Formats: sequence, structure tokens, C-alpha cells
Amino acid sequence: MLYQTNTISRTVMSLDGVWKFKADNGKGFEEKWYEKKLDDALNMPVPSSYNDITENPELKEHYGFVFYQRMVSVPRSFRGQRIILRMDAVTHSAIVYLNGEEICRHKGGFLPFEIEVTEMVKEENLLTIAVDNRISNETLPVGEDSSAVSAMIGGVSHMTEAVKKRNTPKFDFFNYCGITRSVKLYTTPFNYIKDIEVTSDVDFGQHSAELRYHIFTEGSGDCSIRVIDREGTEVASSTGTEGTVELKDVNLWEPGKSYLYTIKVTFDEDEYELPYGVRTVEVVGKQFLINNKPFYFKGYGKHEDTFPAGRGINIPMNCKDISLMKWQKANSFRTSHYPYSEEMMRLCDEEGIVVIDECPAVGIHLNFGGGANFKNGAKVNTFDPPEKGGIRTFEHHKDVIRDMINRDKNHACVVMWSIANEPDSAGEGAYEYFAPLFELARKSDPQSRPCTMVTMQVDDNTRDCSLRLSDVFCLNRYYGWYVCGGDLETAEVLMRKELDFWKAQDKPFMFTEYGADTVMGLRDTIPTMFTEEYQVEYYKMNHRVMDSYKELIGEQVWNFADFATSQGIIRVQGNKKGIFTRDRKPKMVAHYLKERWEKIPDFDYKK
Ligand code: GCB
Repeated sequence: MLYQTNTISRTVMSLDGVWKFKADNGKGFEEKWYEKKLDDALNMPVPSSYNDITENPELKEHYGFVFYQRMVSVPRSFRGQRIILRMDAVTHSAIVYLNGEEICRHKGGFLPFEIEVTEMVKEENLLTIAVDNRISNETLPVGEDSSAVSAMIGGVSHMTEAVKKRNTPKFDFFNYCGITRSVKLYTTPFNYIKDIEVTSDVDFGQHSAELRYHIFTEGSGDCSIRVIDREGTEVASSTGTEGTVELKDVNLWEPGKSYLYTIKVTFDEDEYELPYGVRTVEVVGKQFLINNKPFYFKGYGKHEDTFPAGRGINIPMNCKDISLMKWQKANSFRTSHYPYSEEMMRLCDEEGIVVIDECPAVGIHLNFGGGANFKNGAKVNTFDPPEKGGIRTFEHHKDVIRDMINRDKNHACVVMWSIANEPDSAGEGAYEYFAPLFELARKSDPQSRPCTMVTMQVDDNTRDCSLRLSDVFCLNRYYGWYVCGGDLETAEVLMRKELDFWKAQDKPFMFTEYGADTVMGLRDTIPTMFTEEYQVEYYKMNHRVMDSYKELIGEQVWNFADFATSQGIIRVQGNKKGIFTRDRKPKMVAHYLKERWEKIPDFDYKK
């Protein structure tokens, strides 16, 4: 799906602003709130999560639907063109009504969807979006509703009826919801460009590249493409909806040294401009090659998480985050645990930041933490058939992989797809669940990027299906925190023992998470857990180990910044593993990482 900006043939009209808003009290659909103007409505910013906008605790923890509404005037200048309504992300699912009629539904909170409304719109329109935040074992991310909650009484866990239903996430970030990215109306001519796919073969000896393109169109007309360099000079062109063009003296897109061409596509009267970076990505032996050179990942697992927007797009903060990463000489991050905004992906293309693009598959583990899951007295395993209580995400998982790759396929910054975060990958049936998903990802990506699954620590790595499926082993490990917290000496011994296992495999491996909760300002002469000193010692130990394995191709620490989570006894107003606080002030460790990463080159670190 193409990102939409104004071109000479397309107009994009933002519907962002302050909308009317009302949380469903159980009567919203029965009373057809979408048919008329909402009464007693709140003012709510779009885009933003709604949870932290008001001081109402009920809304923060709301369970179920909310209604967003606004009037939309369609400019007369839009007449005679296709008009499309595009939602960049609505978390977690949406029902869209135009003038009281349902016009579309969408499931999944982190990817765009759109509907053509040319024949439906009037000059003045009532647009209502009903947004559902419920998570279950059919949604991604996975959760449950807790009609029953477990209460620890006298060291024994009792199940007790909850006073009201709540979402219980099977993931460690706050279940922020709402219209979290922009809503737009845009136009195209009736003969139009639907999608664009570009891949490139680079001849490193000749400093040239062959770009292969495929333009998907609707209607009839002539198609041509022109490739424009950064100075605005046309450097190649071709006609037809499919073909190749050659770039001589090609400028490659490199980590830290971005170079983007503009591919101008014309089809009949429609025109679209695609920013495009030429680079190659390949896993060869135990190396991760970008432009044929062994790349070393330095950076982060992140979140889209700021106050008070929650998961709502925050462009200034995105720019700040990239600036902080560059200050530290970080070169990459993972979009843990869902695809980030298209604006962030475009920024990373521009800035030369390398991205591991992760789909929202987090929580595919019904027995996490050893806690067993029971249904009618029988233990339920994650991949048991649905009728036995097993996970029911498979079909939706296919959709999000397809849609994520379809949205992000042309981004130079994306070098690898992450199919899931910490699933029950060593569980029975995991291979059967994941093998078709890896196959789908590989088939869907025209650029054939490597695929991975980010794994958690298991007692026996040989059972982990990632071994057979991933191109790079991505490890989330917490030696010195969840494992041997406070005893870095033993943690080091155990960590080396595990890395010896990964070293013996035939593929590269990297850390995609390691970290220690640290409360900014908590200090001590003797490094103890939660102090800034301990965080530094923790990283020093981890890095001492990592540096002694040349097969290790990267370190992405957990997490870039402190972030909001559900409440619980191991979270102090959120997860505090940030290298920066939630408002982006550096903890002591940020300076240590800066010093370290300044000495680590992007390429050939472990020669
Ligand atoms: C993990 C998860 C991440 C958590 C983190 C933690 O393994 O992937 O979502 O936030 O651990 O801090 O516990």
C-alpha cells in the first residue's frame, strides 16, 4: 500500500485535529451513536491514544469500544476524482461509518487501511469511527479479558471474579488504544497507480545498479518511470509497467550515510513519487552483509510511547530519538513490538538508520513464565487446536505479515523482518505454526530480506524452532537481571555457556534485548539492582561477553527509553529499562554506551 503525500495529481487532506469522543457505555451500538452527533461528547485529539488524555481513571482502563466523530467537508475541487479515506492506524480494531452507514471494518492496530468513498461522500459528512481495544487469543498482540483475576492470598493464588472486565495483556507495554495515527482523505485520478515494487541488483565492481520495477495500476494509460538523483537530475528512465533501469555511478544507501533517489512514476494522468535507497542485504555464512560488507547492529529495541499521546504518533519525539541515537553512534533499532508509523520509516530512510521491522505478534505464549494455562481442568499448550483452548492468531498473523511487508517493502532502512517476539517457539507445534508464516514472509518480500523470530530464553535451545526457521538468531536475554539478578559473576558464566551454543550453529546471532530496570537518580557506591551504577555494570559485563564472540553480529539494548506498562509488582510506573527516561533525559549508562559505540564501526567490527 502506498504512503500518501500530495503530488501533482493527488491531493491529501488531513482529518487530524480535535474530534468528538465518547466511550461506549454498552448502549453505543443499540442506540446507533454513529447515526447522529454524539451528545455529552469529550474533545479528543486525533491522532493520539485516548488513555492518558483525561484525568478519568475509567477511561484510562476502558474496556471495549469508544466512538470518535467529526464532520468532514469534501472540497468541490475533489469532484471528478477518486476519493479515498485512509486510516494510518486504529488500535486495535475499527468500524467506520459515513453518514450513519457502516463502510468498513478493520482488525489490527498498527497498519493502515483505506476505503474508496467517491460515490458515498456528500459535501458535508458525518464520519464516525468505533474503536475496539479488546485483546484476546485471536488478536495480535495477544491478551485476555479478565472476568476472573488471580489474587495472591497468604502465598496462595486464588481466582476471584473481577468487579469489571479489563484487558489483561500478554505483553509488557500499556495497552494504549484509539486513533493513533493520521486519518486522511486523498484523491487520485480514475486511472491510477495502485502500488509500486522496486528491487535492485548492485554490481559493486562497476559501481552500478540495475533497478527492477513493477507498477501496479488500475484503469488504462501509458506508464513510465524516471529516476531522479538528489540534485534533481534525471539519471534513468523507462516506459511500461514492468522493466529495468540501470544506474551508473550509483550512490548507495548506507547506514549513517543515506542516499535517496526519487522514482517518479507516471500512469496516464496520475503521478507518484517514491523515495528509494539502493542497497543490498544478505546473510552469508555467519555475517550480515549490507552492501557486501559485514554490518554490526548497535542500537535499541524501542516503543512508540510518549506522554500524553501514548502510542499516538509523535513526530518531534521521533526526530529527537533519531538525534539521540546518532549522538551515541547507534545505527539501528527494532520496531518492537509492532510496525511503527510510516513517517518513522521514511525518517529512517532519510537518516540512514537500519530497522528490523517487527509485526505485532507478541504474546503468542500461553504458558509464559511457567504459569500453566488450563481449560476444563486440562493443561492447554500454546499451539493446541483452538477447540482445546490453543492460540487462534494464525489467520490474523498471516494478514499482518502480508500487510506489513506490503507497506514497508520499498524502504531501504528495513533490513530484516521479525515474525514474532518471544513466542512459545520451543513449544510443541511451534514449527508447524511458524514455518508457513516464514514461507509467506519470504514469498511476500520482493527484496528477499532475511527473516527472524526474536526468542526468549528457554531451558533447551535445541527445541527452539527458530533454529530451523530464522536467518539470524535474535536473542532476548537478561543475564544479570531476570537470570542471576545482582550476581553478575554467575550471570557471566551462564551467559558464556549459552553463547557457546549459538556460536556452534551455522548462522549469525545477535542480541535484540538485554537490560536492567533502573530508576533515574537512584545511586549507590556499591552497584545494586535498580541503581544507575548497576545498569552500567550490567552492560559492561554483557559487553565483555559479547565482544568475545565474533559470530555475534549486533547488540540492541532494551530499551531506548522508559515506557508505560500495565500495573504490576515488577513495574514502577512502567518499565524502567530505558537508557533514557521517558522524557528522553540520559541515565548514566547513556554516556557509557556513547563511549562504547563511538569505538565500534558500523562495518567490519569483528573482522
Ligand atoms: C522481554 C520482552 C519485552 C519486555 C522485556 C522486559 O523479553 O520482549 O517486551 O519489556 O522483556 O523488560 O521484561
